[in-house]
Amino acid sequence: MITVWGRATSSNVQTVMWALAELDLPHERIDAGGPFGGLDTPEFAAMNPNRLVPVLRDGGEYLWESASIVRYLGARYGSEQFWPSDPLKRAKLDQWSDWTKTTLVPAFITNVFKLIISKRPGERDEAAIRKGVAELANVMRIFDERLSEAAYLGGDEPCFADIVAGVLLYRYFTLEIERADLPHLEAYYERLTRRPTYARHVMISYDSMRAK
Ligand SMILES: N[C@@H](CCC(=O)N[C@@H](CS)C(=O)NCC(=O)O)C(=O)O
Repeated sequence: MITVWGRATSSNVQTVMWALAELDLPHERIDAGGPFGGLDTPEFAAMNPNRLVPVLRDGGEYLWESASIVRYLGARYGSEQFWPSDPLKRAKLDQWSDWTKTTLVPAFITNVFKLIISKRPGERDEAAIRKGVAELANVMRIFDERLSEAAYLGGDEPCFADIVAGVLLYRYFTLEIERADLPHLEAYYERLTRRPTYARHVMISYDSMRAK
């Protein structure tokens, strides 16, 4: 049985949970982090020295970093379409997974999402948010362009890279920001929301994370 440590409201935990559901793998999830705490214990540090969620245990081995976990699950349990064995095909998807972590996460989560949810309205740095939203539009345009060529990042069906990148779109499309007109990205998000696995593990309110 696979075990995941992490609260359901963490987008990085959602990445792993969505992948487990797409791959139809039996698993259990133990709440940790946020209001549940538990990251400051020596036992947790032994599982992940960064003291962050998610952590996944499979066959007695522990893994951290959500994108690496999804790649592991794909390599071990995924179909050819979910995690292609051809090195070039896979590298073209790794691009999007790495791009998410190195480009999209800073542009959206760090420079927009956190600035909004960590402060109450009236206490926010509106100038920084405006700048973040303008820069985010350029990043999202890159995502939209790829999706003008195919239904999913790898073609007709979702693969591991869609999970790493697509998980952020629930927050992107529900946050109180102005969004650029990106029809391919919107259609892609609509497709994701129709997947029961996405609805169950990703479309989870983040209101409890907002500054009170
Ligand atoms: N790059 C890591 C980031 C992990 C991370 O930042 N996790 C956050 C939640 S999204 C965390 O553990 N925060 C402390 C907490 O929830 O208490 C990953 O993708 O797994």
